[in-house]
Amino acid sequence: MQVISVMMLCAVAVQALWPIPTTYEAGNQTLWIDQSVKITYKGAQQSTYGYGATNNNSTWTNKIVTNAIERTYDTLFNKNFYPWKFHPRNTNFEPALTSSSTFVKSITLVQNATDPSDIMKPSAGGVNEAYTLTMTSDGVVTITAASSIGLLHGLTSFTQLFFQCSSGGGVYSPFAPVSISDSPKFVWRGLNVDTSRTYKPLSDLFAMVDALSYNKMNRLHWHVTDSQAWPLEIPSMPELTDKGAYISTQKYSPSDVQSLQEYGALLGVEVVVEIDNPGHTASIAFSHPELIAAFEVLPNWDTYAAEPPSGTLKLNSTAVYNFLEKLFDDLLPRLKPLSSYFHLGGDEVNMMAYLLDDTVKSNLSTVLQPLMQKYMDRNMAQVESYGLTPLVWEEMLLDWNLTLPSNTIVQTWLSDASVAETVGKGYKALAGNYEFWYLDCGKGQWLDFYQTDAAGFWPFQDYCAPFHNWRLMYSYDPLSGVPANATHLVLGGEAHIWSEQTDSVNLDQMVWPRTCAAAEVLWSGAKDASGQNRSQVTASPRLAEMRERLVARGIKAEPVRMPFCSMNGT
Ligand code: CP6
Repeated sequence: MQVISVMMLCAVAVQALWPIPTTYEAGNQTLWIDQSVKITYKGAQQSTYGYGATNNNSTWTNKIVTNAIERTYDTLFNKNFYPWKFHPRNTNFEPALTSSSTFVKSITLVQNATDPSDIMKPSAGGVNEAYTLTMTSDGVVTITAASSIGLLHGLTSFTQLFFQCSSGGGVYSPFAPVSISDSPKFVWRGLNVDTSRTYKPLSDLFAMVDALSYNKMNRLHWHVTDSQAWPLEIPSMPELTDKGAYISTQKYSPSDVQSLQEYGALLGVEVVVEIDNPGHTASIAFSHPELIAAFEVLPNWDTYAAEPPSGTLKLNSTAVYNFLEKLFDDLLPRLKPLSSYFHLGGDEVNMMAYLLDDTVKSNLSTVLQPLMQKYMDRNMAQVESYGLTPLVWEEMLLDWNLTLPSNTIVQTWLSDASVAETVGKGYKALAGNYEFWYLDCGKGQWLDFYQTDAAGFWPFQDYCAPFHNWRLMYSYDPLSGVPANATHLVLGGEAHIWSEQTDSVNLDQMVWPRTCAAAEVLWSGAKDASGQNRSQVTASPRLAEMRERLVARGIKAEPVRMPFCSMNGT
């Protein structure tokens, strides 16, 4: 019996790191940690921090590091930490805290290079996120990285080595000695959140950034506007939200935007704002009806758009050009201090809409294509004039055959072939095939959304449940179908939470822990060291623990499985 319980202990001593590090060696000796442990930062200058670390140096580097230290203490000691229930049932599994127990003695953060000056807006590939972590069995911890963000990731991993006793009697790691060397597979590891179809309070977006960072994700793509509502305040055009927000309380002010960017910057998550256009803009018609063509709710919206209400910015209109110039001149300089990117949208533009556009009156691609080129050239020039890198959805390149600035990042969503085609044309690509990484969709179900019943009502409810599960998301490889000589052009990818049916009430449950699957693919790669797809069987218990850690951090992530499964040794 003794032998069996020891074996069970080994089997359930899940190495809870998520995403899985590049290399990881661990032992089976127990180390305890308590609040008296000091964390020393050897960066440009040496500082030693204790519990309740405060930041008295205003450089971004110091803000990032002290925030990461504070968060480490908070995670280990302040929260309802570790899921004791994942130990075997009815066994005395927990190490005993005695007077001879060994504690973590010191935690030293070594930053062996200086942060780039734009560490608060980590442009693709510009920040080295790698780190190494060692923890000796006598309690000496060293985390080494070239950047403050690397140290942040190292501290995140560190917290994932520890558990709290069920009695509340202490925090321990059963894994000493530990040696980790870790770096990301992809530089762009994102989540796209839609705040038009339903509003998300700023506190939801802060929590989302927190959870992204805990998964070592580094981009929050903010699809802030769309056809249904315009929640983004533009001070020089107050009418946009006055008329276009659902209600006056569901708006984002300039200081909301800035504070989300700042919170993200501290946690290594860059906020990338998208103003989708020229399609997906019907909400502008509430304040500027003269700029929008084919605005239609019933009965023919589906002739002109993928989703009601239809409506697109006119394609050949000086008034539209002036509007866009004023809009972006207001927004872009405010984003620039904390962003490297701006997303210009460009998805799902239905050519039929331009039959109803009095500046065009045609649906012929021979007429529309040059007009779209001119339209996007203007947008691109303005984005580049602010020194921002533009993104567009794949349709602008692959359907409309536009010529884009060579540094444009093209966000694909329709297929694996889209990724291959985009990089085949020499552009940088983001992956995120909707059949895998759309959190709001299920395979083969989403077409229901377009069906109208006999009475002409839209059956919007349940349009695509049941949703893709984490295992399907985990099986997706951003590089699938991409030739080896072009994989460097695939910057990474994003999971997407389109929000027709997701608001504050179910946001956490819709996003977590399924987005963890995307996080691990993007950080660790879809394939293991032997080139095989990563095992979902071994990922499952690790993900179950990660879910508990997210819950402990205040994220209402759904369960992966019953405690029963973990208690019985798998
Ligand atoms: N909204 C916007 C959407 C979608 C896209 N863009 C979407 C399309 C198909 C599915 C789910 C979402 N709701 N602006 C596509 C990029 Cl299945």
